[in-house]
Amino acid sequence: MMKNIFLLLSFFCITLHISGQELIKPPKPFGPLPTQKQLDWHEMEFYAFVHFSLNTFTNKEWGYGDESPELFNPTALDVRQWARVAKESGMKGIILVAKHHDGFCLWPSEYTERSVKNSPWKKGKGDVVKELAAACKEYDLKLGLYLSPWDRNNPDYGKPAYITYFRNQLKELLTNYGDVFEMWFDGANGGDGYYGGANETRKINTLEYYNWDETYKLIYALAPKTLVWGIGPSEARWIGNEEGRANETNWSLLRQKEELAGKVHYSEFMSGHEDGEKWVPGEADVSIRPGWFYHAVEDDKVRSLDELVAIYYESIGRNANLLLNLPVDRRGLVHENDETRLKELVATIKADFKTEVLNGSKVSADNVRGNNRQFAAQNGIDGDKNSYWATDDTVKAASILFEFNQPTPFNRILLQEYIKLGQRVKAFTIEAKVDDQWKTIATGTTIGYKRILRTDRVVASALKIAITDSKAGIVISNIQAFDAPTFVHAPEIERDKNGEVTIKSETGNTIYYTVDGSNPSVNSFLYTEPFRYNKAVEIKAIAFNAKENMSSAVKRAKYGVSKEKWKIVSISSGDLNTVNRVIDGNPNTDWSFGSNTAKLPQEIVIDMGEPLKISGFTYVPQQVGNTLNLIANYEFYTSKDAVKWTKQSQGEFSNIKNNPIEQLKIFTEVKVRYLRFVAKSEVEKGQTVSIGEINVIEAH
Ligand code: FUL
Repeated sequence: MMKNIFLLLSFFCITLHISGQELIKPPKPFGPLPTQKQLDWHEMEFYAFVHFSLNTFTNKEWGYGDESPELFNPTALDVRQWARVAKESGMKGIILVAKHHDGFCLWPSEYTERSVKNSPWKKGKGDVVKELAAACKEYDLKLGLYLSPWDRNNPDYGKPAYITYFRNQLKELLTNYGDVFEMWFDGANGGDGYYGGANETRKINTLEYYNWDETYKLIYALAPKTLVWGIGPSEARWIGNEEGRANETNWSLLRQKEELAGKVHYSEFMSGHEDGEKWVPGEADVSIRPGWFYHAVEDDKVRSLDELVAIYYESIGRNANLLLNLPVDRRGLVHENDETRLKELVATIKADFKTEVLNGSKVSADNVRGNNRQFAAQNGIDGDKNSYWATDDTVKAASILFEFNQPTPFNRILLQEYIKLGQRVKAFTIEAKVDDQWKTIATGTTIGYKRILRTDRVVASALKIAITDSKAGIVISNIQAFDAPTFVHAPEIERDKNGEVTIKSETGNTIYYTVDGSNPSVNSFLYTEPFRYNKAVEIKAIAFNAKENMSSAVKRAKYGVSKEKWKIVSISSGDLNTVNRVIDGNPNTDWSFGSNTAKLPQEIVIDMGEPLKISGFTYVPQQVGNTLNLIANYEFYTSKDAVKWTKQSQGEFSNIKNNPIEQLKIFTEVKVRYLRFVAKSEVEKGQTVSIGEINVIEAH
């Protein structure tokens, strides 16, 4: 009996104890929340984009819609190679452009003849989407698809019949190829095109024409697991640029109602909206080369390791997913140069996150929700994504402290909120205790799903993360710190109009360079001051960190003869005093034609000072500023004497609005002295248009 009473008593005690703990409820969700689909999507973090279509064979970024499907003829198409490259790069999926703006379909759609079925590839029996779906399965990757709403080929584009066609194609893609993790709807909509031979401009109202509400309903009925990206009431948003970069402050929230009413400028997508009413997280898309489609001239323009590492930290490290485009080439393969660069990126990222230092530290917090171990600071480093450190509901500023047994080096800090309960943190600081002194090594704003900060390496006895402002009680699921290897940034090379070359690197590093095309080493020329080199040249340079005995990657810059002898002969409007900016060798200084009163077309005539053999030109659009004044259509003429002119090239600068990079136009080699560049139309009506730089492609 005694024994039983004792048992009974202890039972009561245990019950009381447990229920005492149970009284502390987990924090209530705060604000807009992610759906399970969105939570799974956040965890994908990094995946590939593939642009591969008729444009690959016509060397264009945007096809007009009149290109023959017979041009699609890859010689060695191997989607398993794409999947292998993606998998080896740590990517979780591949989004394939199934139909781009020119309307050509990579699957044999039953609703059009404009597809692989009328191409020589596999004698018209092939299906790229089907092959890729199988390869993704084999490599345990998820498949996503891009179906361009804008179709420059379809005769019905702009009319109701096209919407039926578009939805029929969506049905095909979402029902015939297994699960599709993301459906990508691009924002480029309407404009000039072939349209079944009409060759005209068709304007549509994006917000109304597609009736997105209905289209989304259809998608969710067919494929509830598919996350819809881009235009319409989407579940993830564009990051507002095609450079793969989010803002440091990046909310996964958006005032989508306002956006759907056309009242949000896309530049706001880089940060989202703190007061957004819906969870619409950012996805940063960028190509590994300047263009989205493959162009052989870009084989040596694959983004540098420096750039790609920066993109990684400014997308994934800033609460956005990273969608990195691999332009598949005419063989049907990811090019060797792209694969090599990807391997370098993966090796760098792996090394950066190899040495974690908080695991094993003594961790405490100055506030823990209800003083309950269920919400203890320890949860931030236990490797369990479902446990978290939380504060009391009223506590919107608190810090978490990590103490080390011995001074410990680190230079990366990774933070994650438990976003299932909403995104809360608005501001934080990171402090390190070095030689017994606390010093702030970084400050930040939002965290969200993931925030990674790069700092200078400190050797500290303790680390403190102080959340200084939060919308509600703090809920952090993961905190890590790493000691990443030193990364020596490649130097920057510039050459001005007169051929003066300046090379810059981080302070403390020395620079070595070559001018004969060979790869530089510490035995090459040592750079001490700007030097003149006005002939055609490829300059290659490295930065060298003597303390760590490490070199940067090689930076390359290719130049033709310098523009020393170039002069502006005439301009149809605009300021004569500053017009030299167009030929000053610096793409970041721009010049504009006269505004308002001066209507397009406008033109500029340049004298190169001597006859040169050229086979193309480039137009660098305005690079600096919030609203860029961009040229949409152009004409380019050359002359030997400035009297008789020959038109060498005309057309559009495709996709310049979203991706304002240097625009290259090639023509048959000519020996000429004068250039005439005509701006025919602008991207945004009613503004002036600007030019950052005009260059020529010299023939050899
Ligand atoms: C843009 C398109 O116009 C480009 O051609 C490319 O597909 C890119 C990803 O989106 O808006």
